[in-house]
Amino acid sequence: MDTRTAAAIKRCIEEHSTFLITSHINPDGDAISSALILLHLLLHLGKSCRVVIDDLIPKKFDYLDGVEEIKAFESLREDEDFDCVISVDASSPDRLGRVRSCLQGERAVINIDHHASNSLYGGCNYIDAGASSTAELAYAVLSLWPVPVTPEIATIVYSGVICDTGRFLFPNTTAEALDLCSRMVEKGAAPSEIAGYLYHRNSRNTIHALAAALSTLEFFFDGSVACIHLHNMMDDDIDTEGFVDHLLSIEGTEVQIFMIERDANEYRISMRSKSNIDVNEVARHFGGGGHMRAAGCVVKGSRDTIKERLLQVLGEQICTV
Ligand SMILES: [Mn+2]
Repeated sequence: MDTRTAAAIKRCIEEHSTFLITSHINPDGDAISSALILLHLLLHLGKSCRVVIDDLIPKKFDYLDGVEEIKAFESLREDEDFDCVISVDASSPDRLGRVRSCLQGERAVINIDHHASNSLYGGCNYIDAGASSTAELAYAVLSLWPVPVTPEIATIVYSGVICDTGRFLFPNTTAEALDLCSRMVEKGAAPSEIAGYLYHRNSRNTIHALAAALSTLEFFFDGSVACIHLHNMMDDDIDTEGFVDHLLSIEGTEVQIFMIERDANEYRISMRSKSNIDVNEVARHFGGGGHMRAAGCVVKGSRDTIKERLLQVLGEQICTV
């Protein structure tokens, strides 16, 4: 973090006393970890602090210390007030769902993120697109004060990094990320225990759903695009995050797509890229976003029409690369 940003964040946190921490809808491990790192910092500093995310928190994150403090949007009272809102891992206010409305008025806004597309909506912006994760940046913020790093905090930081680097497999697996995780292990984070919580307790229904999704596998553009889809199963114990990553293992594929029905005629699309094809550009075309190699969007329409439009946009990308 450059010294100006460090000074600005430090001042902003010290000058305010009541905080709201928030992150994006459809929260992932990085969003949740980043919010919790800041919660631990603010509580250590004796600040009053609430965490609100406008979505459900997946059950697999239940081992993170403080996760029960993350409340739904409905828990916010009309008259509740905050001096300062800290938004983490959200590239634009739209990503915050209904919490977006809390950014209005006189409140100070601190925006901490690693998406290159961040719209710099904070009064104080700490954006580093070269960082593995927002958790890495949130930890840098925490380190501006002499906060003791407990095994609980180390576990949160490690979890944020491992989730956003796809278990240290994605290109954002930097030397800094590995170094940070090594230090977190020294402070008490237990890698195999964390992997057990995050990756080794899928429900049976999740694996049945994965089998159903994989059975729809199709290829396009000479095998360079792989696509799977799933009907809305309306089942709480099905976690489809990570389904798309299974397609990364196929030799010769460049882009991987997972389409899941959310509502009648509405699909959530998750995309991955193993090459220079920028799936963030494709997602942005449909009003979504993310990173160059991992992005998503929600699109209305029938599955066939959506797929056709998606492949058309992807085709243009493939031709220009
Ligand atoms: Mn992230």
